[in-house]
Amino acid sequence: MDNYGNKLVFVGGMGAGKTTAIRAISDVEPVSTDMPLSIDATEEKSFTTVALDYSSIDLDEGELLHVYGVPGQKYLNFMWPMVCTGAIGIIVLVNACQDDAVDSTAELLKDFAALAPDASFVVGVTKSDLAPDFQLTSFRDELNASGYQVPVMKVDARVTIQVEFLIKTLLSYQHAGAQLGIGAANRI
Ligand SMILES: Nc1nc2c(ncn2[C@@H]2O[C@H](COP(=O)(O)OP(=O)(O)OP(=O)(O)O)[C@@H](O)[C@H]2O)c(=O)[nH]1
Ligand SMILES: [Mg+2]
Repeated sequence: MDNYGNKLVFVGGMGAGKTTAIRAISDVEPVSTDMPLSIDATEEKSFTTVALDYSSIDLDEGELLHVYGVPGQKYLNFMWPMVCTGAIGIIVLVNACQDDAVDSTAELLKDFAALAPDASFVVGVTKSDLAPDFQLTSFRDELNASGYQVPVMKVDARVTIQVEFLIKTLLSYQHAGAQLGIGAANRI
């Protein structure tokens, strides 16, 4: 396989915070393909990614990371394989306010493990401040019970230090050679 360098990809549903997270950690102005939302626009969310996000960061002085984001909207999922080719790590963002947070995370892990078989994974749960009933431990247990053993943590995509911590967690798993749990491998 071609060498794509240290390529990480943020994935997740619409509004999970992919573009926001990439902007929060960028050393440079990110490449963005956000377009105005014609329907479902709110005061908080009026743009959506239609192709990809891209930026580069020097996380720990020396190692350049190439960071991409995919569109969350399903009808744009033809972009997913193109963006994910050669990724060493996939960051799944999921909105804590979603009723089907576990199922949609499991589906994303399954889909992206197929697209980036060599990648390590981490799950970041955004918007937990807006979901007072959200329980991280239950979420993690249910994901494990579905066959996905993967690091899971809360993250506010707007907060640089939290997004950096998520990426550092992913990289430490990646350096340790960790990939999705056995259960997940059986499901793909
Ligand atoms: N309250 C709150 N808002 C958040 C949090 N994380 C992200 N947001 C907001 O949620 C919105 C996320 O929007 P985007 O970053 O465009 O989402 P996206 O995943 O790129 O969406 P698509 O490109 O449409 O797939 C932004 O308005 C963020 O400010 C969080 O933890 N708490
Ligand atoms: Mg986006």
